[in-house]
Amino acid sequence: MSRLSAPPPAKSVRPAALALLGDIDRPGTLTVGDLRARWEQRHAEVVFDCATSGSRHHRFEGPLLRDVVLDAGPVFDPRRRKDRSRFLLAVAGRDGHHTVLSWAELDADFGDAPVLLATRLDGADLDGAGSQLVVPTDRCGARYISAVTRVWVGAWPPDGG
Ligand SMILES: Nc1nc2c(c(=O)[nH]1)N[C@H]1C(S)=C(S)[C@@H](COP(=O)(O)O)O[C@H]1N2
Ligand SMILES: [Mo]
Repeated sequence: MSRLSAPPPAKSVRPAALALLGDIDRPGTLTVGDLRARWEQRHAEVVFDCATSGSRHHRFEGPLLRDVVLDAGPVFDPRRRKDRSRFLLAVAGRDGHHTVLSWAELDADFGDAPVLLATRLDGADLDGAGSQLVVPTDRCGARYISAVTRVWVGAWPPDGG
């Protein structure tokens, strides 16, 4: 009688999450499910260039990074454009790839770029893989960070001076 083989180990069902931290009133952890449930989902159809794999084309859905960060209460004076313009964001992926954006790139009074924290990529949910940063205004793909683990928000200079 042949031995029954053991069932394959259950895949981890723990959803990927990102930490939102820095100079904000309400730091916390957000799953892709949170990003889908708590904010309006935008769509972006993008083409970007990669130095190693050439032209890439993807469809993304997810909330505006701007909306997610605003709800966490960045410690700027929301009525003062100059104050908002001092802020930076640093986004990190699980593999250590990271990048920065300025708040002004996202802010409707400055660059107004529709940057997303994606919950879906090419029709597939990102709950297991983690959210992906989407920067439709970029010509190249380097800031399309996948498997986002951390979004830090902070003012420059860091000591407030
Ligand atoms: N986490 C992570 N995301 C990343 C990268 C990376 O090295 N790590 N490379 C970026 C680069 S350089 C490009 S061009 C795109 C490529 O995305 P695609 O191959 O899924 O089209 O992913 C971006 N996102
Ligand atoms: Mo790339």
